[in-house]
Amino acid sequence: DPPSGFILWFTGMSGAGKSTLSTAVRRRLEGGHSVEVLDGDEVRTFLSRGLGFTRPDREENIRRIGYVARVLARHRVAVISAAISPYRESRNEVRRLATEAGIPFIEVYAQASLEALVQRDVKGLYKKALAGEIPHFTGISDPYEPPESPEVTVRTDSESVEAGVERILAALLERGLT
Ligand code: GGZ
Repeated sequence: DPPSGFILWFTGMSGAGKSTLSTAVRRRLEGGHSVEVLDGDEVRTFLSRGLGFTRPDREENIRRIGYVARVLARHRVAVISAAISPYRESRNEVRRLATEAGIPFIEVYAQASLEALVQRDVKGLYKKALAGEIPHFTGISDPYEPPESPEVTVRTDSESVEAGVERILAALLERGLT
């Protein structure tokens, strides 16, 4: 039988490593699975154009990603979402809808201390946000609600990408998804 679809749902602040982990996991799944990564940039260009970062806009963004993820997953795609998804309620709603549709949902928390994120600041966004130049910036001027029981937590400020990827793959294997 072909492998079943599932949703691997990353959550975590900007710069916490969601994209990096997604890409690395994608590489490892390819070959066995048809894989699709729903990443922030592409989603906000083609699916959620015009949406900003207020709570209702983020909720709408997550609702759309969740919908596309379910559609793909029911056609046996291994779907990886890499949006911040800062609100617990939104994430749990996506989880509920996936679960009701019989689609395995694995939440991965890309966790890094704000201190580490500010220090790394690859895109200079934290500097701007701290200077008050970005309203509603997650972790600075907007909330981030950490997940209460994610299937996997990767401490991206102390753990290597490789180690994180191995634990994510182990979680998938445990559930018979790889
Ligand atoms: C957070 C923002 C913001 C604000 C622009 N807050 O690191 P990046 O740059 O490339 O990824 C971040 C991305 C977040 O979009 P998401 O669609 O993942 O967010 S959500 O799930 O909450 O809908 C960041 C950039 O957009 N960015 N402004 N105010 N991140």
